[in-house]
Amino acid sequence: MAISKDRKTGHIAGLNQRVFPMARYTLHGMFASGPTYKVGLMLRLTKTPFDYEHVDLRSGAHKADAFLAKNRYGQVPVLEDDEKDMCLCQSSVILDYLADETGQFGGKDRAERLRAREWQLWGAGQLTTGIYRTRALKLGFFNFNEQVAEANLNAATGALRELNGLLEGRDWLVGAAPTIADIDIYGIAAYSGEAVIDLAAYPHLRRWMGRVEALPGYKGIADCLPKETVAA
Ligand SMILES: N[C@@H](CCC(=O)N[C@@H](CS)C(=O)NCC(=O)O)C(=O)O
Repeated sequence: MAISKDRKTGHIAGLNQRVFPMARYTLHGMFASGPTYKVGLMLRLTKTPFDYEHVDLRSGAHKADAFLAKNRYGQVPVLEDDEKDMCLCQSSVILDYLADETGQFGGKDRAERLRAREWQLWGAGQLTTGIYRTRALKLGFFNFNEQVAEANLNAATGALRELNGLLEGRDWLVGAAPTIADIDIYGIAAYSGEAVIDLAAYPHLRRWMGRVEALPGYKGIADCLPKETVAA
C-alpha cells in the first residue's frame, strides 16, 4: 500500500486517514530489514515523528516503478522528506542527513563527522556481510554452501573482534558523545543474536551496546519498526 500525502487536506491516501499535523518524514521499509532498523533507531533516538510505509519485498513491491522512482536500486530503506521534496536511500547516508536535519548525533565538528563517516563505511564491509548474511542463513532467508557460510561467519567474528579492540577504553566510537557512527554500527551488531554469534568474548563491545541501549528513546530490533503501514 503506497502512502500518498496531501498536505493541504491532511489526507493520507494509502491509509485513508486525515492527519494533522502531517509527519514530515515517511520511512519506507520492512521490519526484518537491518538497514531499515538503523534508520528507525535514528528516528526514535532523535524523537522525530515519521509515517511508516511497509514495502512488501516478497511480492516485489521494491522493484515496481513507483518504488524505483524513489530508489533506483530497488531496496529498502528509503526516507522521504516532504519538506525538502527529497527521497534518500542507503541507510548510512540517511543517518548522515538526519544528523543535519535534526541537529543530533552529528559529532561536535567536521572532524568528528568525518570520523563517523569512516566508521559507517567500515561497518558496510565485513561487519555487514558477516552478520547480516549469517543471520539470513540462520533465519532461513538465504541458503549458502558450507564454505560460504564459514566465510560469512569468519567475516563477522573478525569484524566484531576488531570493533571490540577499538572500543577498549572508549565510551563511544567517535569523541565523547554518541554519534551516527554508534547508531549505524549498533544497527548491524544488534543482529548478532539472530545470527547466533556469542558476544561473550567481546566485553568492550557488550558494554558499548549497553550504553546505546540506555539512550532515551532506544528501541530494539523486535519493536522499533511497525509491521504494517502506519501514520506517525
Ligand atoms: N546498503 C543498503 C542495503 C539495503 C538492503 O540490502 N536492503 C535489502 C533489505 S535488508 C533489500 O531491499 N533487498 C531487496 C533487494 O536487494 O532486492 C543500505 O544500507 O540501505
